[in-house]
Amino acid sequence: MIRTLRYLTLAVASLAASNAIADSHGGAAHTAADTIMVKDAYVRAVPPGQPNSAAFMVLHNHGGADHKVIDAKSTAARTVELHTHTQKDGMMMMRRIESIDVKAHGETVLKPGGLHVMMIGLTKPMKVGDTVSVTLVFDDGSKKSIDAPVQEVMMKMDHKPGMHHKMMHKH
Ligand SMILES: [Cu+2]
Repeated sequence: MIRTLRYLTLAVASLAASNAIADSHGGAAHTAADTIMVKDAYVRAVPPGQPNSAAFMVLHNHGGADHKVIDAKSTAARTVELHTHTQKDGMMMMRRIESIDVKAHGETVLKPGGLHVMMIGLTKPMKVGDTVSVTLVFDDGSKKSIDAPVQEVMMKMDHKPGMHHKMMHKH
């Protein structure tokens, strides 16, 4: 028992070691994929012919180590990138980022108007009711695949509660 505990402590102490041990012991050590839970994932439904979409989700890190999402993949798009939005002169601009932080015991929310997994060059239509598989790649090399339902996304307009008629098709 003592021996096992020491073994685990060592595994957590080094990410590289953690990976190696996870591979040879069927996930006994804690990789990012083991400790990061994905909740409420969905992909934006887009009209036929629209080339791009995006995936959103909540990432919850149950572990004691900071992690990052460094890449994402999906067969539903030719190119998949990590993106965020920044406000510039009152305009929402979207830009590619290297990684998305998921702090130890923290939560990172990917949502319309903020962080998102950008899907460029859709290989199939994104219609409500479909499911899209998205694979997240973490900084320690571990991966997690999720099945995200396709949903209609309405931009929330917090400052103008009455404006339901205006839908934004861009994110
Ligand atoms: Cu984007």
